[in-house]
Amino acid sequence: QPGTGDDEDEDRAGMSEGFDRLWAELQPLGRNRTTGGYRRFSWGEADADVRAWFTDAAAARGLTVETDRNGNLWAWWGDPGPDAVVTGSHLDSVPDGGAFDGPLGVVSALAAVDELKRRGVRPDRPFAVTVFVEEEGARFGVPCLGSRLLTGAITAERALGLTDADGVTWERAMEQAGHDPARIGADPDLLGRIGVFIELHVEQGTALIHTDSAVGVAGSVWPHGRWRMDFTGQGDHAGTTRLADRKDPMLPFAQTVLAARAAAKAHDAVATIGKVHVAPNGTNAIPSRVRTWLDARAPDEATLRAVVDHVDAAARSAAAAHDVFHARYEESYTPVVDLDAALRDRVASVIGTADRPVPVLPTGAGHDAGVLASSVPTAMVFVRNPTGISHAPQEFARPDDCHQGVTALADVLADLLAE
Ligand code: HGY
Ligand code: MN
Ligand code: MN
Ligand code: MN
Repeated sequence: QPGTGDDEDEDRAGMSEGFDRLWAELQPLGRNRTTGGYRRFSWGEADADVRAWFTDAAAARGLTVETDRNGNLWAWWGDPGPDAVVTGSHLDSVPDGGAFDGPLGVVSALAAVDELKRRGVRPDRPFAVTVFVEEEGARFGVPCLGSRLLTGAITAERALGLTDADGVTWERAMEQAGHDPARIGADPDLLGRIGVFIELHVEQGTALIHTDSAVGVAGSVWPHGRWRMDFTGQGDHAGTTRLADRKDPMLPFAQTVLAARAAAKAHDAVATIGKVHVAPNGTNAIPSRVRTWLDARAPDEATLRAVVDHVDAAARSAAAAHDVFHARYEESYTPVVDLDAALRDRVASVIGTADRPVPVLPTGAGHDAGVLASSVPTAMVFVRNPTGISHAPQEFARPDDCHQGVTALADVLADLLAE
């Protein structure tokens, strides 16, 4: 406890209190009191609140906050410059998402700044904490949109035209939030300033529980993608239309859901159909169109393609059998990412010890770190999640594990900043 005279304990208590205070400030923003989940969609009201929270918290630490042309936030310690050490994550969520996916990386980064200052670290190279926009793609459909724009992995015109469920474009939503979309797109100058990127993230799985380690390091990011499928039939009356006369898109949709599970099982991969729009969505109306999205992921790209082709073939034959039109659109695709091995080993050697090496884990979850890895050396630090659940309100990380995550991140940053 503070005041025991043992500096180490006092420092640890100080860092923990700092993290806990930041966490308590952020927690209520965008939280659904009924479900305990979060709805922090880019450019929406809760997004404005969390961006304001971040800007205030960063400024309170003497960091200079900039918003880049794509809406990503950068909090610089000292002058922005080349070869910067950058750490951060995202603050947006999936619908009814958990509290930790994204925010844990951002809060830990700010708490790590406090810890570095407490240790008397004065960066020898530029340093920034960053918050990427639209990492989940929950509102506009393409994940990691902010980091893909920064690196040029997506074109400005494609991004500007992306629409949400109400038909609001990225461009319009950005303007409504008070940001100018005129210059969105690749930003080679800014990207060129990043020397190394470290993202701390809650684990989205249970591997660390089995290893009994509070933190882990990412080895690779599975290839993954999102494919939209439209089944277009003929709307009609639920009561007066004979079965033989129906062109009901709900049937091939249902068969495709089952085919996705079968394909994933057959290929040792994962496939999810979690979002569906039925038009006109009436109890007594045979649907005219069913629009759905396939999220598929696999250990390697050939397997991923095989899963998607399997699902596509099943969708086509089911659509034909019901005289329904089927179309498929690839909305996003992320190739396999083997994170920088030298940086991974360096991070693991800073965090782990000879007799307690830090676990190195593959991840099926996509991250901005995975997008940036195509341009800069990138590493990820995971913090144990006792439920293993993510993208749902039950997502969790224990306070003491979070504190260990901050210490690990501060150790890694101190090592990189001393270069
Ligand atoms: O979907 C993902 O893998 C990440 O959480 N955006
Ligand atoms: Mn996520
Ligand atoms: Mn995330
Ligand atoms: Mn009627």
